[in-house]
Amino acid sequence: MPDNLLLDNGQGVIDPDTYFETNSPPSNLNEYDEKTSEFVKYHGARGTPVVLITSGGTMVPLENQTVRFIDNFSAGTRGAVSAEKFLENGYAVIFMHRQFSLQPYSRHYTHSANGFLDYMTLNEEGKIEVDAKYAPSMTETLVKYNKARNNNMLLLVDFVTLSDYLFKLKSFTRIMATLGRSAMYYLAAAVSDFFIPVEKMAEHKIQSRDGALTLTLDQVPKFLKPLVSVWASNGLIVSFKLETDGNLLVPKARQALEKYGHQIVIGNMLSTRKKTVTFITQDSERVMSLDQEELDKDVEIESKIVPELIRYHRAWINHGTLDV
Ligand code: 9Z3
Repeated sequence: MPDNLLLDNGQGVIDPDTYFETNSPPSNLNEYDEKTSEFVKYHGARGTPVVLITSGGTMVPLENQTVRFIDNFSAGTRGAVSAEKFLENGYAVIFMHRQFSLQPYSRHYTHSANGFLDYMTLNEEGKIEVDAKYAPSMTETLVKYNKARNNNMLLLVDFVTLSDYLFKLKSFTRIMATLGRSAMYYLAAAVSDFFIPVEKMAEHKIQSRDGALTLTLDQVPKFLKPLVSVWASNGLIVSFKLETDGNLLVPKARQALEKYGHQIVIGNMLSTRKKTVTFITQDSERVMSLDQEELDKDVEIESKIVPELIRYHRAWINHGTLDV
């Protein structure tokens, strides 16, 4: 196939099974499957609730030997902050995140306005130290991080491409299904709706010699359908719906609940996602916001989202419904 030609084979959307048959699994899948199985077995034996958090954006390559790709805005803040809140509430967390996006605890330093070295200073003997003005908060964060890691409460798994994400999602949700209702799936990653299937992808770097480039992207299969009905059937499934048009948010969230049959959709708008979300269940709709005082104190909205979900999860574990 010519390097700069991306064929359009019509409007059809392939089903998830076909997707998995026609794409190759990521090379680190087996290694991560083993780690996930061990983690799930460990917590299953102790009765610890486990949440799979997906976080960050998926990359969609335009070339097989990828030079260019399509990406999105997500930094993984929602996922990383939520992971900390789940850990603080006794949950074991599988943190499936886009490589180099925000991670729980480290996020305070890796993605701050300060560079990493700005936290350090040299003492009179020329030895490196944490700058005294950052030491108290860094100590607090480090204590929490160490507690999570030392108690085997946090498993970090990364992905890069859409395909990488979908293979891992399928595999990890199936492994977690052994936990039944004690498993929660918190799908906060910003997953691309469009991609170029392998058979239509240019092998080499698309050349500029032929002028403008026209791309035709296929629709990504609706993987939430098998996730809800087959892979993760008994767990509590929480998906996120992102919109930029306020009129679409609740109708689209409700549509997703009806189409996939899971329990909770959390709707959020791109511009206000850090201070307002809407919880939508089959028979309720509730806006959750931070007020000015909370915003001034840097309260994070995940500190409200996560306890609310844990209440729902308890009801789900005990009664198989969301009624508390
Ligand atoms: C979200 O809506 C997340 O809350 C954000 C978080 C991506 C807005 P940040 O990373 O942003 O904190 O900057 N995720 C969207 C999830 C999504 O794409 N859902 C799909 C859909 O609604 C399927 S699960 O169709």
